[in-house]
Amino acid sequence: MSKVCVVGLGYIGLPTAAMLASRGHEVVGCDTNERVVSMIRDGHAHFQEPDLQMLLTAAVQVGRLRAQTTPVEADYFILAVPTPFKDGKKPDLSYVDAATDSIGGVLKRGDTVILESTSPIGATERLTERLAAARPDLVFPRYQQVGGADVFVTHCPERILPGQMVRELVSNDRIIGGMTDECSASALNLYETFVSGRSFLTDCRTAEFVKLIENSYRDVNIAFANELSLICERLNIDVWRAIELANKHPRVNILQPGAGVGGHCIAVDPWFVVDAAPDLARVIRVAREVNDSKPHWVCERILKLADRFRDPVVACFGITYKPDVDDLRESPSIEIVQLLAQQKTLRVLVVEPNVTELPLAIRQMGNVFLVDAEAAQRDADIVAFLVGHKQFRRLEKNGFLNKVVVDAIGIMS
Ligand code: SAJ
Repeated sequence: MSKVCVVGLGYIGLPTAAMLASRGHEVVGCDTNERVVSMIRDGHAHFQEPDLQMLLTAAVQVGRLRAQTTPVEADYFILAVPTPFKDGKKPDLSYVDAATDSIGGVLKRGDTVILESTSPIGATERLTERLAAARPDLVFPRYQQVGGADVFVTHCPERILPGQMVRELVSNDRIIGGMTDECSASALNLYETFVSGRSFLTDCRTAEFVKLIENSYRDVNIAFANELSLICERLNIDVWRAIELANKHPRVNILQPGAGVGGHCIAVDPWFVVDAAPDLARVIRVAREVNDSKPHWVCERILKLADRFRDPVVACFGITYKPDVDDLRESPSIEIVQLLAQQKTLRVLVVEPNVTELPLAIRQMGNVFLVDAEAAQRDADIVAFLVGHKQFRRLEKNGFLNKVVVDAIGIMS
């Protein structure tokens, strides 16, 4: 068993730290956010995820997971910090740089540094160069060169799906892309202690690219479904039924149209591919644009219908970024609620069983209220289904017969 320092205790770092602790490693988790650190010290996860709390409670109770704000000496360092984009849809590596700098001082010979954050091509080499500059006393690996390094550096992109993270952490196949083969081998030793899926070894540039195209693939496929929903609306065809029937073909598997694409991954990562090859990544860019425009399209449809009413009340069912999670990051439905609420003549009711209060930005708008499904059903003129939570799927369809319904997710079909 090894000593592991996990830098970044967010959606990826925390489940990974708790999982490693459950497999007997001595884990120190670091986060710059003191509130997060103190919650974890008390054994509490700072977000909802099935089975995470159980894993965390056990890890903290037996003392195998400690949380603090600065990294400590360890055999393995796992960096799991955000990689958002900045102006011009360019990757923002400032969190990775800061995490890299934070471990420079505690690195020693024989250590392995693993970058799990989704990263643009070249980020692992950049990280290695940064460490090398900070620690001239250690020899760092050179891309695809054999032997001689004191420290190993590898990119092992996370692949877990929010809502199924703990299970997928164990069962998913992993891509392990080292600066050198020795780097991959060293990272593999750690992943083998908790991954039951297969591990595929490659170089770091390929691993970076593989992660980006996984999410681009999904984005492009969702964009296809979203584009169909626009075309079907114009042609007066039920898109859900059309997709269902097309999917009866053995080689067709069209995804579901929705309110747009949210979350911190799929709406971001394809831009890293576009940034790397802007003249070539045409389909990927257009897919992003199609998905980004979907919330506006949904909003326009609602507003057109609202014109029919004197003091229109619109109920939005769902504001998380996808069904059955409490995560509001980059949520297309929040964008829709905000666009609607900008029309001061509208009253917007939000039904969201996964949150207890609305985000401040929405609350401050003054005409948006969190209510239960019953109140929304009673008071709304227009009902917009934006997220397919299980609670909404159980609702009696007949209860909406006297409402104008905008169904962005096909829940009524
Ligand atoms: N969505 C649709 N229609 C669909 C499927 C999804 O509109 O048919 C929407 C969702 O409502 C949501 C968005 O797309 O707004 C993304 O949801 P998702 O469930 O497809 O993916 P994420 O963002 O929760 O997680 C993805 C996963 N990547 C892939 O499936 C290729 C996950 O495995 C990655 O670990 C994660 O991104 C990440 O962190 O990169």
